[in-house]
Amino acid sequence: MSQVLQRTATTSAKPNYLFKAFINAKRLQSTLKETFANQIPAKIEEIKSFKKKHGKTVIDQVTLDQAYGGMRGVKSMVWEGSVLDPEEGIRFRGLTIPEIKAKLPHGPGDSQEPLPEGLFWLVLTGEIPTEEQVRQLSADLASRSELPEHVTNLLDSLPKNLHPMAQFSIAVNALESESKFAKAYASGVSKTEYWNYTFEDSLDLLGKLPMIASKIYRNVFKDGKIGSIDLNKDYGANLANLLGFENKDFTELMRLYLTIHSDHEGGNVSAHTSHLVGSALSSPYLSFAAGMNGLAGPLHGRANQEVLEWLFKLREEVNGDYSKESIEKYLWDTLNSGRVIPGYGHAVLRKTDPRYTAQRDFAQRHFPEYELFKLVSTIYEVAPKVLTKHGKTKNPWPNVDSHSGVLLQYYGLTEASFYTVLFGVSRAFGVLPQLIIDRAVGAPIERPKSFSTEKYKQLIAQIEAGSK
Ligand code: HAX
Repeated sequence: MSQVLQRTATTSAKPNYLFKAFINAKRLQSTLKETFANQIPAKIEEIKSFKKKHGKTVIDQVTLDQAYGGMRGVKSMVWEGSVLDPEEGIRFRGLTIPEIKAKLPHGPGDSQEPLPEGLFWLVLTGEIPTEEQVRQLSADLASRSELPEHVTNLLDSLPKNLHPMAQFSIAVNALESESKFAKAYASGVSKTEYWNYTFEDSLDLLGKLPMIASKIYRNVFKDGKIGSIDLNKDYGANLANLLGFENKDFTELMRLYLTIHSDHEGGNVSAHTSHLVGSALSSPYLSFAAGMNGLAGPLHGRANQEVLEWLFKLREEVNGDYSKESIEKYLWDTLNSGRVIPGYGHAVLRKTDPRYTAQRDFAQRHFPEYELFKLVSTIYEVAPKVLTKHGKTKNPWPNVDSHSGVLLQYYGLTEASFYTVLFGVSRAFGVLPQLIIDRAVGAPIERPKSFSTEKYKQLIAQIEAGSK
């Protein structure tokens, strides 16, 4: 079977036929699409009756500070897949990271890491899939991996000095030619069917992202050739292979990495942007690409690249002296020069990010003696105290980006400017489910109200006059 299903990335075989044969031969349990489709009527009814009963209940108040302060903390979005608690961190459909690690299906053999395909299932449906269901989903995604020729050619034509995130966004935008949603919409399909085409586009896109990411990596940093997709392998294993990494612990890292970077509720820049653009009924390709342009910012996903570059400068500057004193001095130098400490702080979290802890656990299990891991651990002891003394940030603790680069460095993926692309691949597992849900429940176009400063002044004057 493996021989039949395995194919190289460049063959012209039609993988969907192979996948259908695979599924028909082996299918025993409902697919993700069937599971989700069955939930839709109840979900629509739940929202309808919830709104009918409580639609006029005031759930938040907005201050002028919040209007000027990036809308921080304003409850005004619906996001089903995950909720972020400032103290506890992320819960995916109610489950913490240790819980999803324990409950989601793992990779084959002695794998200890959850499969991101399982996370996708969980985030979309709220249900934990069986091993068999995840295996089907892995094969389904792998079967959709082939890139259209124009996308491959486009990537090959881009200059190597174009940032990998810009390349990533360009390639995803160029996949718009494949959008089943855009075609269905143009042909006048009914609103009730929108989710169906959004689902297909989302799975097609997820399936193609490892090829896009790997093509960028191999074009920019290696020989341009990529490995092959195997329908019998899981997503993380295929991604590792395409990138050109054979170490099985690196594959384990990919599974963990893709799972924990996927979703962080709806208000962060990449999730919110994808949702906002999607609300105009742009296709999943255009919506996700828009989110990726936000992820590329240094205060968001690109922080993982910034952390590495900052660590390397630190290493150069302290010249082998990893004492707490010399690290503290470097931290102060960064702050005093008016820059942020990359990988520290968060708009919502007020404790160490559990995604940081999950990566720290991985490093402790696999390479506790690695020099860069030890350095990151010492920074973890020093930076929160320095940031607290500095007195600006509301959260002196490390976030997800503080640790991810060091893990990749250990396995030889040393090109830091590529790191945010991996984050981007993972983010698709979190934001695409919400896009599908939005279309299934008929979420409206998003359109908050803005005022000019002049208009806010008038509003404040009216409020003050009213309260006298
Ligand atoms: N180092 C120095 N100063 C920091 C800081 C840090 N790590 N984090 C926050 N501050 C500063 C802010 O710049 C702000 O200063 P000003 O008043 O001069 O503008 C002040 O502390 C208050 O900020 P805050 O309310 O604590 O944080 P915000 O919600 O405004 O910003 C950020 C959250 C994540 C953008 C911020 O903590 C930061 O810039 N961190 C460093 C970059 C980083 O690691 N980003 C990745 C975050 C996680 C993520 O999204 N990953 O994708």
